[in-house]
This record gives sequence, structure tokens and C-alpha cells, in this order.
Amino acid sequence: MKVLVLGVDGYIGWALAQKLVKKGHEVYGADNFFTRKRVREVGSDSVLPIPPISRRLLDFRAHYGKSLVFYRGNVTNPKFMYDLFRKVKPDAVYHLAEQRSAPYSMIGLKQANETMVNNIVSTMNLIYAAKDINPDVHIIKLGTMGEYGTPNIDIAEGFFEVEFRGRRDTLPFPRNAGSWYHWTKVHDSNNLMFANRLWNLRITDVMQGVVYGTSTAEIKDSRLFTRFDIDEVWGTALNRFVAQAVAGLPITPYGKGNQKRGFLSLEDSINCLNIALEKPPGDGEYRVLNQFDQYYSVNFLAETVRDVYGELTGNEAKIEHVRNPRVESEDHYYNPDHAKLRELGYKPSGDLRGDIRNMISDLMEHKEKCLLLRKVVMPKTLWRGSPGVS
Ligand code: USQ
Repeated sequence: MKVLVLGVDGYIGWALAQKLVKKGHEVYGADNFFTRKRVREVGSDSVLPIPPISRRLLDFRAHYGKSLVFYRGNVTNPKFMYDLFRKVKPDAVYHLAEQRSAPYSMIGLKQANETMVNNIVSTMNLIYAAKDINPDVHIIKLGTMGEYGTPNIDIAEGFFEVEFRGRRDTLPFPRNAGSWYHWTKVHDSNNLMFANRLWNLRITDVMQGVVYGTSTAEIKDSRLFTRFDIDEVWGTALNRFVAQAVAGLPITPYGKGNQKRGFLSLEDSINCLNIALEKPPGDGEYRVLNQFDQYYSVNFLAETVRDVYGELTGNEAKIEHVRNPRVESEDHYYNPDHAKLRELGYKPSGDLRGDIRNMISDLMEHKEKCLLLRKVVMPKTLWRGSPGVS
């Protein structure tokens, strides 16, 4: 298949491209290096070294014996998106090219607007390019479990049957996001659903949990590393906790730490995204997949990292609850469905402690870099402090 990965230079994009080429697909990628640039702007960097794209592409070719055809450009530019579709004529396209950080979207109005435009406009461009140029393409769009929020009832997988005043209907499960970033994903889902109704586009909308990990089955060589962020803006919970332990910093559950989220390893994320490709929805179908392995509380993850780090190194990592910079429930019910990917063949690796052990070993080799980034690890971006125009 001809597969186009938008956002191929990112954490998931680069790992996914390797999986796809190994599976025998023709892989095309696009990126404008937004993440590299914005990560530098908050004084941070990927802990695992990632070379410039020119070097990455050479190493990719040397390792896999096949090229990744790369296009540099901005997916919020409709002309760039249309040209890509005309040149590549993809059978499937992954949209991983959105601004992906909740804290980044909460820094202030400028970043909130940038996130809105980047994410919503890029998805609109994708919808129209698909409709005008290649209406049979399978769109695999990365959404987030955070679209649903944390309601006090079970969370369905996209749609649910509801009875109200004696009448029944199947409706989209309510979305109630917790950052401007997460809301952009809700808007995207609404737009994709409507595009499907208008033009019968074939769409998989992936509600993905928090991804963790330093490698995948493909990434066995440091020249193939994907990025790994640990700062307060671009790093995510479990990745940060492991890096904090390695750097001798306190592990930081926010607030009470009883908030729960769905988590999955990078390896599982790539496998699920590959299953979505290999088992596509029917013609004209819009489907939603809740993509995560298990849900955990932040406290449970912090304690597990502390324990595994202790077993592996004999050193003690400290846990320090810090004031929650976010506006979110810290104690809540959480029970999302996640059956569909399993029905399609997803077998979770299911070894959280083993994954954490591997991450600790990988990061120990880059301990200096973790130490260098110490200044940008503690949370500074306050949800309620988000400034407008000064
Ligand atoms: N958290 C801590 N301590 C930290 C960092 C985070 O307690 O040092 C807590 C947060 O308060 C939150 C939870 O961990 O309750 C998850 O935060 P996160 O930063 O790991 O993840 P989040 O901001 O929700 O976003 C990440 C990705 C995003 C993806 C999302 C999936 O950046 O792209 O969509 O995970 S989900 O969380 O399911 O919506």
C-alpha cells in the first residue's frame, strides 16, 4: 500500500514509518518540524538524540533498504496538502501532524490559537483533499481519550445508545475535554463525522491514551531513535516519571495523583495503528477506536517507577506531590470501553514493569541529557494562569 504519514518526524510518526516499511508498504512522510522548534523554544530538547531529517532519511534507507519519500511543508496550507495528495495518491493517510501538547496550548492565547488553527485547519485540509482528489483513501486520524474527559459513568467507544424521555437513539458519546489542545481533537472528531456524512469518506478516528516508551521492536539501533521529551510542556506522565527517577529528581504526581488515564506503550501504539490500517473500516464508514492498554492512576505509575528503579539500581527515587497546575478532577470514576482493537487482533504487550525497566536502562545511557534538562522539568504552565494579550 502507499501510506502517507503526516507528522513523520514526531514521536509516533517516526516509529510508525519504520513499522510500515518493515511491513512492505511504500512509505511517504511530511513534516514542518513544528515540534522540534517549539520544544527548543521552551528551552528543552529530545533526551534521545535525533539527527536532522536529512541524516534520518539516510539512516532509514541504510537500515531498511528502502527510502522514505519525504516532503517538507505545513499541513495547514491547503495547497501543500492538495499537492501531497496529487503526488502521492495514498491508499491510506495517518494524520499525526497536530500540535500534541495540552500544556503548550495553555501557555497563553497565542499558543491556544496556534493549536486551534494548526489542528482544526489541518484536518479540514485533509478532509477536502481526500474528497476532491482521492475519496477512497482511508484516513486514520489521531484523536485522544482526553476528548471524553472523566465522566461519572462508563465511557463508550465513540457512540452509545441513549434513552431520553421515552425515546432511544445512538449518538456520539459526550465529549468534555480538559485543555484547549484536547478540545481541538473534539472539534476534529465532529468535523470528521460530518465529512463522513457528507461524502462517505472512510475514516478511523483513534482515541488514544497516553503513550510511553523509548523504543519499539524496530528501533534497535540508536540511529533509528524516535524523539523522547521529558520537560513540563512536551513530556507526558510516565515518560517524565522515569526520566525524573534517572535524573535524581522527585517524581511529580500533580495534586492528589488519583487522576486516572488510559496508557499504552509506544510499541502497542504502533501495533494498534498498524491494525487500523490492515483492518480498515468499510466503504463510507466512520469508526472510533479507543486505543489504550490499561488505565492507571498517576500515583500507581509514580510508585511503580519508584519500585522498579529501586530494584534495578539499588537507589531510591522520591515521590513529591506538587500543586496541580491543571484544572482537572483528581479523584474520579474511570471506566472506558476498549474492546474494538482487541476484536481486530490487538494483543497488548501487558508488561508495564518490564517496559519501565527497559526505559530506565535506555535513559541511564542518556543520564547527562536528563540532568541538563532539569530546569525545564518542574511544572510552570498554569491552566488558570493562561494569559491573553498583554
Ligand atoms: N501528570 C502528573 N505529573 C506530571 C505530568 C502529568 O501528575 O508530571 C498528570 C496530569 O495532571 C494528567 C495526567 O498525568 O492528569 C496525564 O497528563 P500527560 O501530560 O501525561 O498527558 P496529557 O496532557 O493528557 O496529554 C498526553 C499527550 C496527548 C495525548 C494525551 C492522551 O501529550 O497528545 O492526546 O496524552 S490522554 O491523556 O488520554 O488524553
